[in-house]
Amino acid sequence: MHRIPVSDAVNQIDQNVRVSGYVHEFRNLGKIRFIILRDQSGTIQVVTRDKIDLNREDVIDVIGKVVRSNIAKAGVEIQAESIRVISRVKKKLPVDPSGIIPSDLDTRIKYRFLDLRKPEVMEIFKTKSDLINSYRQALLKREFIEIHPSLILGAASEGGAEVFQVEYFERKAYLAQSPQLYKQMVVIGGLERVFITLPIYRAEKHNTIYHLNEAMSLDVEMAHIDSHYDVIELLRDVVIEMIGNKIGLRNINVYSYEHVVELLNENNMKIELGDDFSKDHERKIYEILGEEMYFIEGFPTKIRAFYTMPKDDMYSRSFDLFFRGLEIASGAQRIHDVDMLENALLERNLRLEDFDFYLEAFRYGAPTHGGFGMGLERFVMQLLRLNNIREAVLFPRDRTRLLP
Ligand code: AMO
Repeated sequence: MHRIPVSDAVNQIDQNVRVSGYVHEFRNLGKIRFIILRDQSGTIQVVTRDKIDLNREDVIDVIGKVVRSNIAKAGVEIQAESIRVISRVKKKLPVDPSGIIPSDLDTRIKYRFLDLRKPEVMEIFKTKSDLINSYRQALLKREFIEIHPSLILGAASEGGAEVFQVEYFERKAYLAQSPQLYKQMVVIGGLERVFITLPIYRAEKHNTIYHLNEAMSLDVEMAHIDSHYDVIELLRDVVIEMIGNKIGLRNINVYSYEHVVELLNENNMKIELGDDFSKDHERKIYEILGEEMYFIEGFPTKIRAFYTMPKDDMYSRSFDLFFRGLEIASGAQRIHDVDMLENALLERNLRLEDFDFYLEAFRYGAPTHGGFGMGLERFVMQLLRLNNIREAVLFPRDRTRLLP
């Protein structure tokens, strides 16, 4: 007989079914024993006259008849014909899968395989799966194609020190901080609309509730744009398709960096034109605007990556997307002129020879282009109002954690 989920079994009155899962509760009333059996889909009561002895979280396989019951929660129970013990719990449970006894995050992550047995924890990863799939759908529908650039690179993609070095035979290589340079080269190659769903690696030393050392990045790059507003519009539509119905989001406003700096100063938060926002600034902006999601565009060129297209002497064609006060995505129109790009590298004291493989792509005709990168875990964290980004990762990689 094929095993079915307990959520299906509850509808099979008078049928014989086979279900498998964990012992959620076990009560021995002498002649009769009650088991609450739990699988991913839910719980069901099983009754048996067998002299079986079970403990919480033992795994069992049950064959029996579904009958109506006045005492069972779902109004039905399974009268067991046979119960096979697949595996018994051998140690004291370090995390309570029923969630009644809370555990701290460190313990939960160490015993993720037990933590995951809680429905609300499973729900986080279902949401994460839903988000990435709706992202994919939204882009496929708009004729983007998914690409898979390498994550092992010969040069750091975003510049800076936050890069993991790896041994690559006799040479040094780096884990990709972003697929940035590669998505640009692909678009220059003529694949005009691409997206990526791959991890990024950042050797950020600080331990915060919104930084990971390995995060999933949802990237886009598109050719033949007029400005960063084309990218903003796409990201706005994609995000509204992803979660608009969930949180009642119909539009996302765009504010300029200059305007936001003015608002901050009016609200007694000192900031100079040209400075990047601190975490305190970002919190204040959320408080002032009072909107769930907003774009801020036109950041000073000097605080953005070298490939960002300038607007004028001071500002750039760049933007960030904020969700409940936290930056969840960043993007821009890119420089497509190779001389300008070389100058931008030199201005940041980066060496042209390190980027020659990339600069070369701009010497054979490059369309205008732009795109964004969006952090999937930050998105999940803000959507579900999680306290720590690590909750949105099965096995997070942070400053101290490499196992499990
Ligand atoms: P940026 O560095 O802003 O932009 O990253 C884009 C988005 O990725 C997420 N993110 C992170 N999430 C968790 N932990 C981290 N350490 C981390 N680092 C980044 C954030 C962030 O908004 N190449 C550009 C994107 C582009 O212009 O296309 C880039 O990487 O949600």
